[in-house]
Amino acid sequence: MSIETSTKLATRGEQERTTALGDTPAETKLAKVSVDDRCKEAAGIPAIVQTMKCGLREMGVARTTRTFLNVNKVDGFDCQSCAWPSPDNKRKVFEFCENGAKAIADELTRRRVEPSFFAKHAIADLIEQSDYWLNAQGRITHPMIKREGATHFEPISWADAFTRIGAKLRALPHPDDAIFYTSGKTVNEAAFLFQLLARQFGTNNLPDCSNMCHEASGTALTDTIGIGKGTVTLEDFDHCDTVLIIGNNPGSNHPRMLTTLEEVKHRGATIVSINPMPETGLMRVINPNPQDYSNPLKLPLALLGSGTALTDLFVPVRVNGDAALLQGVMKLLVERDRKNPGSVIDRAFVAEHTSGWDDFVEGLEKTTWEEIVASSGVDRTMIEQLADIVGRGKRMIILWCLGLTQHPNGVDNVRQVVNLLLLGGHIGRQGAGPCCVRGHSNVQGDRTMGIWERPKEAFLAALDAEMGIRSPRQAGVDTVEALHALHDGSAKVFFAISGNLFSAAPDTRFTAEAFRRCPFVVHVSTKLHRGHLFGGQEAILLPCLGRAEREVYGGKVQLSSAEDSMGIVNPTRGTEEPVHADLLSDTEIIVRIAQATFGKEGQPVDWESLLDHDRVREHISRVIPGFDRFNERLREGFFYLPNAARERTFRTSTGKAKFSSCGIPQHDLAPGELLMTTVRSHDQFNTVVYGLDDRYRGVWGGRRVIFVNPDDLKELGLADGQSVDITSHFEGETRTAHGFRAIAYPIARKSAASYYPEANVLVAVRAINECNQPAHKCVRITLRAASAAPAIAANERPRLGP
Ligand SMILES: Nc1nc2c(c(=O)[nH]1)N[C@H]1C(S)=C(S)[C@@H](COP(=O)(O)OP(=O)(O)OC[C@H]3O[C@@H](n4cnc5c(=O)[nH]c(N)nc54)[C@H](O)[C@@H]3O)O[C@H]1N2
Ligand SMILES: Nc1nc2c(c(=O)[nH]1)N[C@H]1C(S)=C(S)[C@@H](COP(=O)(O)OP(=O)(O)OC[C@H]3O[C@@H](n4cnc5c(=O)[nH]c(N)nc54)[C@H](O)[C@@H]3O)O[C@H]1N2
Ligand SMILES: [Mo]
Repeated sequence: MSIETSTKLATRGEQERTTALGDTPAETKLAKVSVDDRCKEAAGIPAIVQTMKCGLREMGVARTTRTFLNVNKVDGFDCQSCAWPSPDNKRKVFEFCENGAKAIADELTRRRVEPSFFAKHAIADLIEQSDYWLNAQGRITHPMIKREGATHFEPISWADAFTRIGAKLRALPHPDDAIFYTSGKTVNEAAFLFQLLARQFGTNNLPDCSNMCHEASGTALTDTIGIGKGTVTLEDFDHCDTVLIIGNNPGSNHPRMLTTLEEVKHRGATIVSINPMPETGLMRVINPNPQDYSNPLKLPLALLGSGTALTDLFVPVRVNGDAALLQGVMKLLVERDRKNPGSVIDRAFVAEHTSGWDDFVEGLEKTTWEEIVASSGVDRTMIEQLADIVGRGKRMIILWCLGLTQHPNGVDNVRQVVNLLLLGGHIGRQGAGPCCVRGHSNVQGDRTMGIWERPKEAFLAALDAEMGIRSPRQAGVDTVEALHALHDGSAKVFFAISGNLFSAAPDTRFTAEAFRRCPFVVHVSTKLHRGHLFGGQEAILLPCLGRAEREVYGGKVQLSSAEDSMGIVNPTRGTEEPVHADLLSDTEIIVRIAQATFGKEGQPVDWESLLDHDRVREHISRVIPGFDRFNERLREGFFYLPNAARERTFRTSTGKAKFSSCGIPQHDLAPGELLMTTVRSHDQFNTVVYGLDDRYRGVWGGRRVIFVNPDDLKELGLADGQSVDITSHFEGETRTAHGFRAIAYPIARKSAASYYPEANVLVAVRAINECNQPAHKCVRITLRAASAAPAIAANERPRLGP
C-alpha cells in the first residue's frame, strides 16, 4: 500500500489538496542551510540577545522585566517550558533560560486571535497556513464554535458552550465513547480535576502526551526498579564522577541543565554524550548561568571566553543503535570483572539487591561483536573507550530523553540503562542513578495526579473513598488506541485540555481522517493550532489562562503546583494580568463542564467547592501518597515526593531491582535505506513553532529539511542542498513526503533526522513499542530527488540568511 503525503507540490492548488489531508504546508522554499553557520557553543551572547529580543517583541518592557524576575521563584510561577528542576537553595535573580523566555513570551504575547479573525479566515484557508503562522497570530480570547457544515468558527457564550458540551457527553450511549486528552501544561490541581471528571463520568479514557514521550521509561523503570521515575536529584550532580547523556539535546530542550553540566565539568567529572548528532549544547557551552547577567563585572569576561567543553567522549551511535552499544559496554565490563573480580561490578550490591543476573549474563554472552558493531554503528575501539570510562566511575548518573524512548524497542533501551547502572551499584548511592529527563513542565505531575488510562486499583479505591464516586475499573485508551477509536468511529467525543494531539501524533493523514470522523471535538487552548482545524463535525474551542497569568477565585489568587523531573513539587502562582478579561482557568472550565454534565450540584462531588485549589489539594492529600499536609508544605515552598528506589527499596515483582536480558535490533537496511529520527529545532516547543531558525544546527528560515551524513548523500547520488522526497517503509506500506532539503550534516552513518511535526506524516500509526508508544525516532526511509519544488505557505516570505 502506498500513502502519498503530497502528490506534486508544484502549484498552490495542489498544495491545498495535500494540506486538506493533514500535511503541514512548507513555510518557505529558500531555507538557507549551512553547516558552517552552526554555533560552535551553546548559550553565551546570542542566547541573551534572543532572550531579550523575543521578550520585548512579544510582551513589551514592563512585562518582560516582571515575568523574567518571577519565573521559577517560590513566590512566582513555575516555568511552563521544560521539567528540569530549579536548584533548592541557590535560586538566582534570573532563574530561566533562552527557551523558557520564548515560552513565556509566546504565552503572554500582545497579539490576539479575536472573533473578527475567525470571521475573516475560513477554516479551509487556515489549514493552508504553517504551524508557525498559526501560533504567531496570538492568544485566543473568546469561546468559538464550528457548527456542523460551517466554513468558519463563530463565537459562542461560555454558558452555551458548557451546556452544549454537557449535553453531548450525557447523550453518549457509553462513557467510553468519550476521550479525555491532556498534555503536561496543566498544573496538578487541574489534572486532578480532569481525571475526576472522566472517572465520575465513567471512563478511564485518559490518554496524554506522556504516552508519546516517556511511556517507555515509565514502563521499564516500574518493571525494573519499582517506580516509574528516575531517582537522582540535583544534589547528586554535586557528587557524581561520571555522567552519560543519551538521546537528549539539552542545549535546546533543557538549557538550564547546561548550568548543572558546566558545574559537573568544573568539578572534574567525566561527561559522555551518546547521540547520532553532535549537538552544540552537548559539546561546548558559554556561561549558561543567567545569574551572571546581573553581575556587570563577571559578565563580559565569562561571555567573551571560549566557554567550557562539556563532552569528554562523543559516541556517534547510529539511530536506534543504543541497545547494542550498551550491550557491548556491559559485555566488556563483565569480561573484565571476570578477569579481575570486583574491579568493575559491585558484587555486594548485585547479590543483595538484584535479581535476574544469570539470564542477563547469558544474554550478553550470546550477543556477538559483529551484531553489536553492526547494530550500534560504533567500532569496537570506541566501545572499549566507553567501557573504560564507565568501569572507572564510582558514582555514575545516566541521563536520557527521547532518543532512547521513541523506538520500537524503547522499553528495552531503558532496561539497558538500568542494567548498566545496576552492574556498578549506581542506584541509591549519592551522586549516582537514573535521571529520566522529562519533557513538559508538569508531565510527571499529571501522571502522579491520576492522568493515566491504566490506573492502579489502590489509586481508584482511594479516589472513590474520598470523592464518593465509583470509578470504572476497565482500562481506558492511550493515545494510539485513541487515534484508532477516532478513526474507526467508536469514539464520539474528543475533549482535550491543553496539547495538540493532532500534530503530535504519528501518521498525520490517518490522524486527520480520525479527527474528521469524530462528531464532537473540544479543545481548551491558549493558542491556535492545526488540531483545531480538523476537529470533527462540530468543534468547540475554549480559550484559557496560561501558567503566568493570575487566577483569582473568591478574591484569592489561586496557588497551584507542578512536579518537576526529579519528583519535586513546586508552588506556582500566576503573577500577570490575564491577556483578556473573559478568559477562564483550566480549573474553572473543568468545573463548569462537570456541572453541565452531572447537574448543577455535580453530585456526589461538590464541584463548586473545587474552584478553590486549597480544597482540591485537601482531596489530593488524602488520595495520593506523599501529599500529606499538601497545603501547608506548598506554602512553605517546594517538597520532595517519596522515592523508594532511592533508598534501595525496590517494589518490583521479585522485591529486588531486576536485570533484564534485552535483544538488540537487527536493522538489515537495504541499499539506499536510512533510519530517520525526528527532532525538535531550537525554535519550537513541541508542536508550537516559535521561529524558523535552528541556530545550533545552522538552519535558517525553514524547517523542511533532512540531515544526512555527507558520505551517505554521496552514495545516494544526491547533492548537499538538493530538494528530495522522503519515502518511509513500514511492513509493506509506504508513505511519501515531498520537497525536503537534504543537508550534508555530521550525523552518524545510515542515519537521518528531520523535524517534528513536519515529518510525522512518515511515521506509521502501527509502528509502536510494547507500551504502545509511537516509534517517532526510528523510521526506515529512502530518498530520491524531488519531483517538484514545494509550494510556499500563504503569508510567509522566504528569507535568506540569519
Ligand atoms: N525549548 C524546548 N524545550 C523542550 C521541548 C521543546 O520542544 N522545546 N519539548 C519538551 C518535551 S515534551 C520533551 S519530551 C523534551 C524532549 O527533549 P529531547 O529528547 O532532547 O528532544 P528531541 O529534540 O526529540 O531530541 C532528541 C535527541 O536525541 C537524539 N537522538 C535521536 N535519535 C536517537 C537515537 O536513536 N539514539 C540516541 N542516542 N539519540 C538519538 C537527537 O539527535 C536529539 O539530540 O524536551 C522538553 N523541552
Ligand atoms: N515525530 C515526533 N512526534 C512527537 C515527538 C517527537 O519527538 N517526534 N514528541 C512527542 C512528545 S515527547 C510530546 S510531549 C508530544 C507533545 O504533544 P502535546 O503536549 O499534545 O503538544 P504541545 O505542542 O505541547 O501542545 C501545545 C498546545 O498546548 C496549548 N497550551 C499551552 N499552554 C496551555 C495551558 O496552560 N493550558 C491549556 N489548556 N492549553 C495550553 C496551546 O494551545 C498549544 O498550542 O508530541 C509527541 N510527538
Ligand atoms: Mo514530551
